[in-house]
Amino acid sequence: MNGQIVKIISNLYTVKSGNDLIECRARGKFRYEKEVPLVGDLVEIDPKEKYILKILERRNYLNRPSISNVDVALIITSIKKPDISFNLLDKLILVIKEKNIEPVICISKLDLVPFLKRNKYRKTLKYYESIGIKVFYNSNLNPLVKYLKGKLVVLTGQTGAGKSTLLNKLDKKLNLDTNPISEALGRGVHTTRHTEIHEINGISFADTPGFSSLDLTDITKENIKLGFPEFDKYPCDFKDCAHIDEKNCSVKEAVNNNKILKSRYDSYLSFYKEIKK
Ligand SMILES: Nc1nc2c(ncn2[C@@H]2O[C@H](COP(=O)(O)OP(=O)(O)OP(=O)(O)O)[C@@H](O)[C@H]2O)c(=O)[nH]1
Ligand SMILES: [Mg+2]
Ligand SMILES: [Zn+2]
Repeated sequence: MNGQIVKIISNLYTVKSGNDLIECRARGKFRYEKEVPLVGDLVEIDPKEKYILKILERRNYLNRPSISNVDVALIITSIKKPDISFNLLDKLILVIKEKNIEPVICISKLDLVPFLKRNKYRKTLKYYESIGIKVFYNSNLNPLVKYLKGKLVVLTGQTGAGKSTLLNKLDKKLNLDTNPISEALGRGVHTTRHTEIHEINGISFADTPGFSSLDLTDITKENIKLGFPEFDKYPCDFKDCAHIDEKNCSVKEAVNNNKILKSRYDSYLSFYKEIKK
């Protein structure tokens, strides 16, 4: 019998098969083979003994949050509480694209910014759209729902950004736990503790625990460019240009001419330094 893991709590795996939810354990062999079942995994189970027998081949996976077979990673990005970090946003885009998953941005808490200041953020976010990343706002959910129809969508982003709140808005019966951010720490309080897939309006949404920082596992000097597709529009003199101290660097020129967003280039520099360490 086949199904999909929709929830993992310690060593209990909830597998959805048709309309049934079956709570399974994983066989000891997974432990020895270091094959860890993930939410999103398509699995073969023994429904009588309630064991996972086999994990079917993954289409893709993410380490953090750990999940497999996803179509879209929806990056919930709050403007305030916690404050937006374009560095973190760019990092998420890079890590997600490297895993062959589509990053999509959903902005929350724009309501916490005075009306006149909102356009400044909208303008910066238009730049992301210009490089092929869809941007939605949690104040207008219809276009988002339309775009995500039929997909497996993992919500990711900082703790307190509003991931669970978004799902509660889409499904009034869901009642996921949410909490205000800590005023003392200026960040969320890690309300969601496990990854779980919820079916809402023909979309499979995986709510996940948020984080406050993220590292660049699996990113190298070779694949870092996957996160910065706009740099390709500016070919440099030197074919393997790293766009750092090289002369005649078209990318740096494009930054100086405001063709490439300065904060994007700054993110690139900081990631490049981080992986060199
Ligand atoms: N003003 C405002 N508050 C929001 C918005 N979205 C979420 N919140 C609030 O932000 C707080 C944190 O929301 P959560 O949904 O718990 O955040 P989360 O991303 O699930 O956090 P973790 O589970 O810790 O990863 C809650 O108090 C929400 O009511 C928004 O668009 N505007
Ligand atoms: Mg949550
Ligand atoms: Zn260059």
